Amino acid sequence: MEQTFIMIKPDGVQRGLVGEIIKRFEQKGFTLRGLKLMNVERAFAEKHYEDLSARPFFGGLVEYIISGPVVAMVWEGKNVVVTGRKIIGATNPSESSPGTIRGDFAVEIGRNVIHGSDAVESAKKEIALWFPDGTVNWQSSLHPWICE
Ligand code: RTP
Repeated sequence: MEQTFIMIKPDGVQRGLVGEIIKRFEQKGFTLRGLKLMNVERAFAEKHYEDLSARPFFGGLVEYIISGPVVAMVWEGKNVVVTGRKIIGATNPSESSPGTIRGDFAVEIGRNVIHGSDAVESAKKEIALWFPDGTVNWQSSLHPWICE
């Protein structure tokens, strides 16, 4: 079953949005397979965002991610990568629709509350980085009202 990596960024944690965000993924019908609150070292943040290292906002992005605790999660379900990005909304909150997390809770691209993997391959890479000891198995397939 497909998995994605979701991170609630420091602003989302400080603003008390952890429960609201988890609620949205749970209510959609996705399964939580990993969850931890953690502080991120600079080198770890740089590794997570290494594909963006040449971008002018990279330094500020790393400072933002290491500025306070983040909530790292793995969510599982059918098409969870693409659907997760829809739940999150467009990167720039000015363009994210109402009803999405960024559309409802953010105004600045540099304080956009949440990260979600952008493809199945990057999800695998990010899950391996953030959850090196693996994730938690449970009987999520026994949900006849969610899964065919
Ligand atoms: P994320 O990785 O956080 O889910 O965001 P994304 O795929 O929607 O966007 P991406 O282009 O990968 O950018 C990663 C994060 O960098 C910050 N950003 N700032 N100041 C800027 O122009 C700018 N552009 C991007 C955002 O926090 C974005 O989520």
